[in-house]
Amino acid sequence: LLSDGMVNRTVSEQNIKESILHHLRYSLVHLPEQATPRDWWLALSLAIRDRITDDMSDTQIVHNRDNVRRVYYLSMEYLMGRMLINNAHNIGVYDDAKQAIEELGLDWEQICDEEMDMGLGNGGLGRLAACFLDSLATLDLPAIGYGIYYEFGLFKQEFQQGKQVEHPDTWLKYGTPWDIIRPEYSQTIQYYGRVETVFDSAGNARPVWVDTRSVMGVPFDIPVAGYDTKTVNFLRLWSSHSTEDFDLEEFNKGDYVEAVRSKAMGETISKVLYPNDQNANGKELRLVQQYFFVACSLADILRRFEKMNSNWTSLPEKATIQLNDTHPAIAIAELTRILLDDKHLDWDTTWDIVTRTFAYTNHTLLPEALEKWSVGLFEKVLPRHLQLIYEINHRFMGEVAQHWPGRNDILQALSIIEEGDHKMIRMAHLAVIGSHTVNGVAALHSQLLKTDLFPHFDQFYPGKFTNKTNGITPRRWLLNCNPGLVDLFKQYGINSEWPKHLEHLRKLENFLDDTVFLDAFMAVKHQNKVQLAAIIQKECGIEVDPSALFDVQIKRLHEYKRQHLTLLNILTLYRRVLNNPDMNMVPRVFIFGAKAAPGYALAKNIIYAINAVAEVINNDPRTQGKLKVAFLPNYRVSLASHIIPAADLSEQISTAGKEASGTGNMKLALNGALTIGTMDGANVEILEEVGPDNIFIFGLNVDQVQDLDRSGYNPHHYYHQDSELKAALDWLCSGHFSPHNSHAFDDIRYSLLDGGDPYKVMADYRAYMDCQQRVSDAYQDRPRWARMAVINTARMGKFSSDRTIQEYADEIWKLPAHSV
Ligand code: DL6
Repeated sequence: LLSDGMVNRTVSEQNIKESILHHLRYSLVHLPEQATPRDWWLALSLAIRDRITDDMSDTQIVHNRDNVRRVYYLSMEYLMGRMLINNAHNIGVYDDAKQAIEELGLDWEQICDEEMDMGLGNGGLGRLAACFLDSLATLDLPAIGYGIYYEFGLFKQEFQQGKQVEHPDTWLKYGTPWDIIRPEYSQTIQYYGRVETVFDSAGNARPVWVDTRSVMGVPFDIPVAGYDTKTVNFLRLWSSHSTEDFDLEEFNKGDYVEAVRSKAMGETISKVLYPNDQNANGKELRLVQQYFFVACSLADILRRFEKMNSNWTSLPEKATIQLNDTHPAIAIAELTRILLDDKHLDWDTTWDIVTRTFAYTNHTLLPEALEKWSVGLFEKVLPRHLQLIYEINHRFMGEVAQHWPGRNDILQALSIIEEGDHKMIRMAHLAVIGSHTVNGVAALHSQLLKTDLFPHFDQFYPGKFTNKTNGITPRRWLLNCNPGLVDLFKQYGINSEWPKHLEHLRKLENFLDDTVFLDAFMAVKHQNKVQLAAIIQKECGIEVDPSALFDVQIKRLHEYKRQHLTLLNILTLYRRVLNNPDMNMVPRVFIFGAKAAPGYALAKNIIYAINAVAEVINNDPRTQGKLKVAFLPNYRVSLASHIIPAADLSEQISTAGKEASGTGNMKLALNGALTIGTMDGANVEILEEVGPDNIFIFGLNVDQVQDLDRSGYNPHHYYHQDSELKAALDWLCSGHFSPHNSHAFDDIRYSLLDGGDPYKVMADYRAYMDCQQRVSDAYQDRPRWARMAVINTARMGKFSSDRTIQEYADEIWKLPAHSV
């Protein structure tokens, strides 16, 4: 196959410097003397892309030839970050590429810094999808990711007088070297319209979806190269375009304005990523986005299936589709529609195929993040799908009634349709009913799915609910981002297998009593902190001391993640220093990175409060430099790559039961940060791996949170009982930090007191403060801290996304690897 002349190997044989110069001249039409850093970055990226696309073609040839089973990962979000360094490492040309750039007289860091992040996601869910793609290719699993080619990814964040201001993310303004347009695989899909009943010649009634509008999806493929393997899968992202047919149709009806309006709508679909994390917002365009990418993707999947297969009942043998949360759950109704209406299968055959094809991952228990669509909106946008959802629900309700006769309460609880003044479609119920397997993303979360969110579903479908604890790719989150540590591993003979077998880092524990090694480990950390200090100086204008404890909280801004609990800690420490200037205090730099959803007022207020407090503290000489606070603007994957290797302490302090898993906790621990955290999400499993002596756990556990709720939680009680807590909160709201508006932070105070403190900040404050004292004590004992840090790095093997993906492949997808 590979020797029949189809594959041109010369590109891979060319040296990288020649390739770069070739692209500079022929792709960018520049002479080296004229080239800007961006030109060099682009030429280098194209040189690396050439090497990847060779293997991408081979991979697809082999997968198609062997008619392999594939997994299709459907996700509204992919937070890929920068691609150049990751791709260079994965295909094994990193050192050559760096050397070539340096031989050309250029600065490697500066060239790599030219790349805009591919930020097509909000946070954990989108980054998980990106880590999964990396692992799928690395494990030689035939896989295609599907999503939306947003013209504007997650907004760019700036602070103006401490307040978040959003700007569009124009990552595609000048294009990207990493996409390949595939017009030949464009799809035209229908939406809106109405359903008519027609009768065929035999007199059978048949529903027909008519008067629809249409829109075209044009695919852009992003190659995904596995690490140290020839497998290159791809991510297929759909860009929306109006169709000529459609314009003419509207136009011929005489409604020119409507034709143009609808045309604009067609082009709007893939314009922008909705910036809400953990919040379903019910907007029509969002539903249209979901259907658009699902319909294009399914059409593409079925096109590929039909090329090699003729019997629809074998679809689940060739295609397994993973729904990344409920965002693509409309795929269940869409496949039902295609098989019933277009392929004319009967209901039972159709439903059997559908339920053998899909699996669903739940990523949240927060009620506000569970998607529901109003029936009215659904009827307008997808009238045929609404009928099918009613039919699915009707049949399911029949089964439930048989299982629990006379239990109307259970019928109501399980129905896809939520009754009430405004009937709603519960997408999570559709996803559970239409999937063969449902999984949560950490052991605790998966348990709570069964006991709290879906108890009746779990009883009705024994065994359907499973756990797949999240993971992170060790390539991006250690190999790419922490070269100093990677060099140290080499010096100590840790074999080069660890990027593919993260559990090999256990060998680091052989050096726990080797003070030279421990010092070297901490020296790498220090060097990373020096580099982060320079970024903080550049971005925030704040000078920080790299020998201070770097206390890091990087994640979306949300009340449940409790950045305001950290703020209360900062205020308390600040008071202590002022009241007792001679106190022995471990100097700390609090480092934040977080975007708030633009419509989430309280989250934005918390950002403002942290910045306002930072401004006062950083300029107060009385702190003697013992306390600094830096909120880095525009947190994103590429910035995370600089913060994570430099962190000493990882803040994972969500209210127990609220953070489904967390993945930042894994990245930070892998890079030798110690965790201060609650018994929530994957923290529980990190504790199991590193042991209680190597992590700082505090606060209420899930049962205690639930007990408090049952017994009637009163945050005022904690406020009045704890003078330091009262003083910290009163101070925040005294106007001291907001001289122009003494009410600036009233909403935070309200939420923590009269608002009922839904996330138990007040209840956990004292335990948190005490635990932070234990952290400071440990940090003062440098050899002890170093040992703990090394143990964290050494024991993160479980949290490689390779382990997670292998479990999905073995237990959910039944998907064998297929080497190229
Ligand atoms: O599973 C990935 C990630 C988890 O690590 C986080 O704990 C969880 O909050 C996040 N969930 C979402 C939910 N969004 N929606 N819908 O982002 O998923």
